[in-house]
Amino acid sequence: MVQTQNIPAKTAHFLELENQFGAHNYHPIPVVLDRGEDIFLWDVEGKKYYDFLSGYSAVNQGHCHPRIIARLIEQAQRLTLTSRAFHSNLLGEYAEYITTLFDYDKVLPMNTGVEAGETAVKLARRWGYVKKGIADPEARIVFARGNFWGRTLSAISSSTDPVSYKLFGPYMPGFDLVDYNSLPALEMALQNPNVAAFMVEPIQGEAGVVVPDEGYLRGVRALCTQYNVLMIADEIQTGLCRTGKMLAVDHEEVRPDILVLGKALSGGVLPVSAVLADDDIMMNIKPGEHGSTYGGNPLACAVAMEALQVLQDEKMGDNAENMGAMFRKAMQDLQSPLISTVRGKGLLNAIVINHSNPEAAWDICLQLKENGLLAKPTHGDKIRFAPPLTIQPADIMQCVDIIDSTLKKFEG
Ligand code: IF1
Repeated sequence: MVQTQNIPAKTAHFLELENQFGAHNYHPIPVVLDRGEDIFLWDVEGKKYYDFLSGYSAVNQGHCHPRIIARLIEQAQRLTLTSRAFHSNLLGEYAEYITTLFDYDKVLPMNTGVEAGETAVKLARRWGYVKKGIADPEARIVFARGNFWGRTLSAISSSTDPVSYKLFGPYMPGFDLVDYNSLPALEMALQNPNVAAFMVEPIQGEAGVVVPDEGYLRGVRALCTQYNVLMIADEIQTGLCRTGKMLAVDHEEVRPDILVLGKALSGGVLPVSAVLADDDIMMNIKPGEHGSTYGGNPLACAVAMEALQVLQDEKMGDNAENMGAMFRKAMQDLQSPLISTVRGKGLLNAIVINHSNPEAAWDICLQLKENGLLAKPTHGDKIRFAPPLTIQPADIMQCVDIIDSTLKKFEG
């Protein structure tokens, strides 16, 4: 039985269905949503909410963006999947579009974020053997502690969070860990000539929106170049205008060797991910050596082009930068004794809750829901605030008011 006290009957019905027939691999906020539009969501009781999660940054463009949905419907009525056994009229057009936009020679299309991460690791290992001259199978990939890049066996093999990896072994060999935001630690790891790549999030999302020191990404770029190691940027969460620029690495004018994108690449309508790299890396994988049934399907290509164009046409990077600065300032100005830190970049933000009760962040999120704002705690004491990038000043201030009045209930 799920806890149904104080829960409206309709909502309780859906919670009970999921509880009985769905695997228990999540612990969601008890709200059942059935409609979304731009920055708003509605539950099955008809209650309206501000969305401050944006599907973990998949919905940067806002829920059900009219242009993305129109393109989705149009293409869905024409052709959705060919497999890569045949060509489609859209894959080439999409490949030209996305490689031109991000300035790489080639794109390798996948579906989920973790598949794109796996692809990047395979590309790096292959490059290590073919180009760097590492002896097969000695290639190593370095990751930062606190990383999150998905749920596959490879992804959890680089994880430092026991919740992700424990009792799922044995793990993928050939992975090393260094502290995030430490250039000396990275340099030490790169001394090993068998290292093919360092894979890193420009801001660590799952770790609680951990923003590295200014200059870290530039330093990573310089060390990778110096030691002939590929820099893989996991921009699945930070990319596509979320932090105020098209890519988070743009803040430091850094160009990764391999760029990994996902989430908002489709504006939240279907899983679309991509790996971008130059020929020296991408052309080491030959026909038949990697792929996916759905990767690069025409529906995904159409939607991704529209989703990327919408980000640019609506200047969502600039808006994220401005609204993010306004949000963090207003949150600081609350001077709440419950907030020990406000941090983030653009509209990828988090607060750290200062409270003796370890459940406080969860309880605050439940109360935020009552007050009309949806957010999710991460790692116990942190709450992530990441609305769609279309949010405007009046709504930001209204949301700060909701957060303020909610926090006041927990003070004293
Ligand atoms: C879950 C957090 C977000 C990611 C980065 C790759 C992936 C992700 C930087 C994999 C996925 C997710 C997945 C979701 C929760 C979530 C998350 F809470 F863990 F921290 F977004 F903030 N790289 N992030 O953040 O992409 O395969 O899922 O498409 O429950 O696993 P995916």
